[in-house]
Amino acid sequence: MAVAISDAQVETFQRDGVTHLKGVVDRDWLAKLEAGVERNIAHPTPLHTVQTTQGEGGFFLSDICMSQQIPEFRDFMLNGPAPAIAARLMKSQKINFFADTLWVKDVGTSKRTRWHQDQPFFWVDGQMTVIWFPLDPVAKENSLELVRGSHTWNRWFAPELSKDGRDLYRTASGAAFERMPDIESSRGEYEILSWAVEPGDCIAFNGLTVHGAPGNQGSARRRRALSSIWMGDDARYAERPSPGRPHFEGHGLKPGQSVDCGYFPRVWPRPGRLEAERFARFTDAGLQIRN
Ligand SMILES: O=C(O)CCC(=O)C(=O)O
Repeated sequence: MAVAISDAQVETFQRDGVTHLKGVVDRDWLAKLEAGVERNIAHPTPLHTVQTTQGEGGFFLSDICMSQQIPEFRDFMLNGPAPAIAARLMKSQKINFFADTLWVKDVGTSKRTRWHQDQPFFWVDGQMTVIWFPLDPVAKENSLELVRGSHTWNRWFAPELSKDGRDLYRTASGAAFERMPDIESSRGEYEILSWAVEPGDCIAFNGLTVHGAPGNQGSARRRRALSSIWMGDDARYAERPSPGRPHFEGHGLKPGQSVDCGYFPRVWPRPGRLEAERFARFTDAGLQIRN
């Protein structure tokens, strides 16, 4: 299924740092992703996190780099609609795959996904786009929330490990990364965008767009979503003050070098045989990720 994205949607994405696209994933892919999610829940990767702590209602599981062990996700990342969407929105000639993440919140989960930017977690500078695919209908009250235009603030916020509050990037050399403001208790000061979504839709956002999400309350169904992270033409390897999440090793890149090096599969334009073979190498190397 070819995805048609209008010039207006591209401009919205570039201006606001986010856009909601309807009906971009067909039924066959959705069935495959559902099978992948169920396999993932039953067998999370070594990098997964149970975000809910004892006594908190519901259950919140997140995972990362699942496509390295879940064939349905790997197929979707290499051959699904996301690379073309990322290329169009970033106005990029080529797209490299970085990683995927999973977000599962059972009914009654009160724990939020904290307000954060994604790109500070990654050792990459330059264009990055995250595409979030809901696999269940999600009401606006439980949907992803994004601060309009925050990708243009020219501010990088230090990631926090969400489970126990330990901070990353708090070494002396990490001074360039600011603490995330308390958006939740001053929501009125920000223009927060969110949409009710259906399976087949996606929300695409810039790697520096500040976002978070409520738990899953007042709903009768589990809320499952898959995110995919893509790098555009000018994406370069960059070192940060602390290990990234995920932290890739074995690529041999030096800061400033293009990420288009074979380690991170080039998925757009569509890969030829060579790139598909390289992905197998990536799979092995990626398993050395440090948690
Ligand atoms: O689905 C969620 O709760 C959060 C998703 C998210 O933060 C992301 O994809 O970066």
